[in-house]
Amino acid sequence: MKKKAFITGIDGQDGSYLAEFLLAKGYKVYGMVRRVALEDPEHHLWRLRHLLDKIKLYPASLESYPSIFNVIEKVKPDECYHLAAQSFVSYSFEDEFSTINTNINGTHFVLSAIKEKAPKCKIYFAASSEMFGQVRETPQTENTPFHPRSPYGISKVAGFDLTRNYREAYGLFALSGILFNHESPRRGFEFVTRKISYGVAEIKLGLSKKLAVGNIYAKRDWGFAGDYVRAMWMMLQQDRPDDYVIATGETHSVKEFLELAFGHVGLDWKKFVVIDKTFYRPSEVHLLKGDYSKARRKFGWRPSVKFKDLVKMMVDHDLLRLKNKGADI
Ligand code: GDR
Repeated sequence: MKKKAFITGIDGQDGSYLAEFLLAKGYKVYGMVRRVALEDPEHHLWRLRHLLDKIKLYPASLESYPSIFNVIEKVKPDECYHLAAQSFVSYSFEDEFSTINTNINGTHFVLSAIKEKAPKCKIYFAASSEMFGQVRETPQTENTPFHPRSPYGISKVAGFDLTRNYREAYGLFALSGILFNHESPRRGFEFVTRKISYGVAEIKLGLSKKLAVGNIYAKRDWGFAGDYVRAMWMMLQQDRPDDYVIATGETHSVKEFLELAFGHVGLDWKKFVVIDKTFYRPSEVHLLKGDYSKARRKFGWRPSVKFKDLVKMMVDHDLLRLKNKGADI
């Protein structure tokens, strides 16, 4: 019998890569999306376009416990990957209440529904390096204390604690992946890497003249999303549930990303980039750099795409996309 995987947030960057990965492993793949996405798939499900006849999607909402409960009762998954969240850090400052409500309650609902209806199901929770925030040590490991600097980061700390508590209190196979930034040509356009790769492609093709960004001195540990979904699956194949940092172990500034992205198409970033303070965050996470040695030791995970190649991959994709007038994936 084929194993059943259930993915919340299947229509996001990670969800789409994970669905591909699990289908290739022989899983039956189920996903939860908002009803509006099912009604307008062209607009909302572009990352899944090539998979739509291979997966089964159910309408449900992170705000509604009954909707999640019903889907989990129907699917009775063997593995659940809880990726859905309001994941844009900037937006979490603009609407603190809805980010915190949706992210914390959504995770709580998924955990509770699994406990009630599929208690043998293994659960992956998408935690985040944003939990480290104002970092207490570098590099950050599974033992580094949390100090979140945004409502989003706070919601992820709560989700992490909820997941751990369901493991300890009820014996669920529930764990968290503490994933550092991970990017790809399927990244949402609001995140800085995609904003830059797309902006560079537009400027190169003469479709735009300037690119406005915020704090270019922030440093992140950027990996390739395709590598990171493999780590999610590997975590759930271990004998015992445990939490893992997934990162590249390198850190680079937004400025370095700009230099490489513009340099890749033969342009000097300084001629095109303008700093716009409206993109600054009320409290910034200045530096992230992860230590993934536990994941490497326990199940042999390591990243396969280097920073430079990630930048090139994204810029090349956006050049092609614009030349093809928006052909994705
Ligand atoms: P982040 O990703 O907040 O790290 O969270 P993002 O790409 O939004 O920001 C990275 C850094 O770049 C700086 N920055 C800008 N950011 C955006 N979005 N737009 C700009 O114009 C800009 N200019 C500078 C930011 O200040 C920040 O320091 C991502 C999300 O995917 C989370 O959901 C996830 O949990 C973490 O990564 C790991």
